[in-house]
Amino acid sequence: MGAWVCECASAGVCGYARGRARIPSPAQPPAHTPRHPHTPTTPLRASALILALWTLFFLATLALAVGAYVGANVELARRFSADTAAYALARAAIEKGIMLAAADTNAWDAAGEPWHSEAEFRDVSLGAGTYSVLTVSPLPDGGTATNYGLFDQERLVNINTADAGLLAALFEVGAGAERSRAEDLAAAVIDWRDADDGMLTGGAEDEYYRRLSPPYHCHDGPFGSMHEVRLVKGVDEELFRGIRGLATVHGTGKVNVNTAPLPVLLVLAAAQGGSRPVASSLAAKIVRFREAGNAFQVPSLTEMAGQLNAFSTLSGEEADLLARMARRYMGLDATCFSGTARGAAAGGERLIDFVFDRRDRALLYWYER
Ligand SMILES: [Ca+2]
Ligand SMILES: [Ca+2]
Repeated sequence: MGAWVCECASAGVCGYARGRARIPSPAQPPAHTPRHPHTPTTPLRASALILALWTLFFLATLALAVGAYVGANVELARRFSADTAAYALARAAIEKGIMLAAADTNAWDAAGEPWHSEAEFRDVSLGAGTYSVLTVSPLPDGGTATNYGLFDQERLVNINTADAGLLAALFEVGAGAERSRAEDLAAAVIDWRDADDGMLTGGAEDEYYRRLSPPYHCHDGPFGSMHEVRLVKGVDEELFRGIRGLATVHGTGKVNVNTAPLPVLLVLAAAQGGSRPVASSLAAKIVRFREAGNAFQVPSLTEMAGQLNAFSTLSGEEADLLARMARRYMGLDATCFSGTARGAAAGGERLIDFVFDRRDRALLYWYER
């Protein structure tokens, strides 16, 4: 056992240990030795400190990364929730449309009925969001018109059932084609949808379409959508723009006189040989009758002229033309209804285009945008 001696680099000159010798004992290990101001930090302690600092650095970095990841997922979850709610609201709007159309069982269908009500279908609140059913219609000037509620498909000319005269009038009056060209287009439409390969004058069958580049087959069946009309011989973009708002591929083929827009009434009149002045005058009287809140609710079409005449006197020519139009092309009701359902919730929005048949509530068309 000897006296404690300073072993620092200054040992022997620092003077710290002199006269303060201690005797180390197991009960008092060197760790308890009073710290010498010159005692150097050991390599082991330095390594531990650096390791601790790196650990803190990595933990902080990890915390930031986890925070960013969680934040992104919270935002994704919020968006998913809003999107899901908006989709459910859009579907609710369609269910409501089907329900209201099915509940309407009278013999006529007109704009004043619940399925066409703006109050029933414009930004209706449900839970934390809203739903709407709307239709955006192209206008002749290139603009669009937005209406709320269901639209019946019978308001339009059915391109799957229209005869040659009605199709020619559709292209001539609706899209401004020359008469002879309109007749050729009508023949081509009929060839496209009929099952045979016999080509009508001015029409086209499979042989014509197979020679195109790229070639394709004549459908020889009903049009599935209005866009298919663009494939028919002679139908260019301008013609298609002219007729797409006037025709449909759904419905019975009878045009609903209670809802048909003015240009469709003019097409029907032209197809029955009505002169432009008589056709325009008659169509305007029908529209004014409806805009006054009226609807044709007669049990048969033969009584329609009497109802209109009571509102606005018809000339003999107008009454004759109306009778021909009614006999050949018109109806008072509808079977198929369409619209765009819009659901909106917490910044999310979903749009669904749809068509359904009221008779069996079957969906005929469904497109989610
Ligand atoms: Ca009705
Ligand atoms: Ca054919």
